[in-house]
Amino acid sequence: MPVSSYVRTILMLAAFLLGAPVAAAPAVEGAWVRLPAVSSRPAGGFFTVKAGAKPDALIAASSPKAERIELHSVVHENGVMRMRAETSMPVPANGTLAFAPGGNHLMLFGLSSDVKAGDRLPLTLTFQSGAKVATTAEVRPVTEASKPKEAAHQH
Ligand SMILES: [Cu+2]
Repeated sequence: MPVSSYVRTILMLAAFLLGAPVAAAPAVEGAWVRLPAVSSRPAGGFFTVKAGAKPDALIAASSPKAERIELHSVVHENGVMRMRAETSMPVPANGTLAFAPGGNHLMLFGLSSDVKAGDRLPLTLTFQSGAKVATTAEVRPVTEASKPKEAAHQH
């Protein structure tokens, strides 16, 4: 095999190896956790999932700093907003799944008592495809949701 085509084969292989995980695993951006007003209550978790070329679904979340994390959506029943625990939340191919105040959110139960505003909380999101995406969530005080900056994110 001529050297030039040998090099080209290596480069193509490298591009495939480097590119494949990026295309397959969803990306998680802008993760943050809102501390509860009362420390015994669960905290809320928010982020945006950006899907790869294939559809996927978020099926679980975990953190070494929380005993248990549930995936919640918000549904309107007879004019009343209710939270509902979900076991699978679809992420369309090349689309996004948003977790934001007033809508989808993580509920973090049994948050470690040493977690405080300004911390970076390790968070792992598990997808139906088998992908596990690790991120860190910025811990913010409960008042954060009422700031205009956050309200603007809810469009
Ligand atoms: Cu909830």
